[in-house]
Amino acid sequence: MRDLVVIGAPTSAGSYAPGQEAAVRVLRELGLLERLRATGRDVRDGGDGPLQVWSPDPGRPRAQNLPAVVESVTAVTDRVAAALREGADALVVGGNCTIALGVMNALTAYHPGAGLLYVDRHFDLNTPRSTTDGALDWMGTAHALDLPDAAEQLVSALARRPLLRPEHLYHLGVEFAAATDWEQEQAVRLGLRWAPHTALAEDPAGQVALALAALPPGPLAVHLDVDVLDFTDAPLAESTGGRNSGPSLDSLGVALAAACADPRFRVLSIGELNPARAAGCADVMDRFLATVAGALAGADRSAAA
Ligand SMILES: [Mn+2]
Repeated sequence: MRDLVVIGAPTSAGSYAPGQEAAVRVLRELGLLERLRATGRDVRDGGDGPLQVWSPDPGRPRAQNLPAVVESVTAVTDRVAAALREGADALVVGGNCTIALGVMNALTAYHPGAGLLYVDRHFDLNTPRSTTDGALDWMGTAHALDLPDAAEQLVSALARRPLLRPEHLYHLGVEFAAATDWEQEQAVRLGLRWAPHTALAEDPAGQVALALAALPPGPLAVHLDVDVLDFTDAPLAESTGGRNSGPSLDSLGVALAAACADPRFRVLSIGELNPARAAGCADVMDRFLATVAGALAGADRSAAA
């Protein structure tokens, strides 16, 4: 099994409020690296990108804290690229879902045919024009696909345009009704492949198998926004909208284990985890750590570098 490099992206610059910048620090304190090592893998600490705590950006209201988001994406890119050069897999702990841009920036440079399994309640296809809230954390795939009205400073920081084409991407766990009109239109126009959060909850193994069959033969990244989880089972996400819908943590674990065991797998990234959400629920962070460690322990030992 390849070594694993753990990389932090302690940023909430693209958020609605602070919180996600603390996720990697809290998970480290709860024994993230030790839990991963206990699965038998050689685990190295790849360090963290810049600490960025959200504050409102009235000077750029539709793309708040854009320079900080670009800086964070670039830091993830550099650290994931270094891990891949060393022949290792990577775990990136955000931070915002924009970390997936950094992951794919590095992975597509390593292999242009890389694919992305995007496990999220949202498409993240918004642009500074399609939503008034100005939070870049649900605009990432719009920038990867270089959609109209994406923020030029972020798109131009990526290694190629577009960074991804629709056939490189599969969305798993989408709540279609939670998408903006623009996102729904783009998903149809681009022919994006996606499966709903209800299907992921009911048949995690089957839905991951369908997604993996649809993704390209090149190396694979898996991105998890913890907002896909049923918030009643596992209150971890910045967004509290997932109450009583979406997969339980156990069901998500089945999906993640299957995805990370695929021979193409190289990088798992985790976004939008706000530790404050779990403050009243003593075991949920520990259950989450066990889920992540279990998924990464299952990677195929026979996989070629
Ligand atoms: Mn989301």
